[in-house]
Amino acid sequence: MSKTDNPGAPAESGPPIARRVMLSTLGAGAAALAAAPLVRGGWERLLGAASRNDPTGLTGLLPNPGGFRYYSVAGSVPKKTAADYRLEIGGLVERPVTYSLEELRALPQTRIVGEARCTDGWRVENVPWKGVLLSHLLDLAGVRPEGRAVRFTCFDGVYSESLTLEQARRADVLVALDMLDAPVTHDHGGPVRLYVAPMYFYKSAKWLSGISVTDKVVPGYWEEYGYDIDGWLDRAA
Ligand SMILES: Nc1nc2c(c(=O)[nH]1)N[C@H]1C(S)=C(S)[C@@H](COP(=O)(O)O)O[C@H]1N2
Ligand SMILES: [Mo]
Repeated sequence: MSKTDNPGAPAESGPPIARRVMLSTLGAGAAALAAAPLVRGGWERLLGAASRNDPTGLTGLLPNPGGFRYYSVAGSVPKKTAADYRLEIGGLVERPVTYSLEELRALPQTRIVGEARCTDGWRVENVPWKGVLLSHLLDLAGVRPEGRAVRFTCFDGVYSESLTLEQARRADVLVALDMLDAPVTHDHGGPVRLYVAPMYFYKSAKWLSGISVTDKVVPGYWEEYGYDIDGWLDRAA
């Protein structure tokens, strides 16, 4: 639902009328396109002139069964390698820790084959992912009793995501080091991104740099623009 659908919010305290009308009239994906700088490139550059020359960005709403699209809300993202990549785990944990890429690779690795489905209408099925279960990292850090949720931050400096602690502990939520049986590329959020198999792909934060246990869910980047905080693909999940 859109944040403007919040029945508890008095009309006077909402966003200015123009923005409110826009957000409630358009679907979440279209509202996001209109409301935020969405940078597309990478894979989409390979899709040909039609998408390259589309100033409206509307081809981004068409299904694209062939492959992924490159999304970044940040204009440029620094490249990180095994030499300078770090993942910080902190917040409401007993043992805050910082991992290098090598240290993450030395932890038990889990492989999951799942789908990548964007709210814009494209999806890629049967994608193999491999990495460390988020639940394992949380266990190693020791979640304190007051921990209720997990907040993810990214070295693009802009994006963020969140999960409840229960969601974060699922066996299909990975801190992914490999995608398609090779190290996650920079364009796909490497060297380390999140993969939240049961949810829309916006929950799978790219360029992951921070995992912080919090006492409540902090809405992520797109959630501030009206995306569902629980991004379940299948409501029954
Ligand atoms: N840091 C960061 N993570 C992100 C995004 C982003 O803009 N920045 N976009 C999200 C969305 S909406 C999608 S569909 C996927 C796209 O992943 P891809 O670029 O590997 O196809 O990344 C998600 N994670
Ligand atoms: Mo997306």
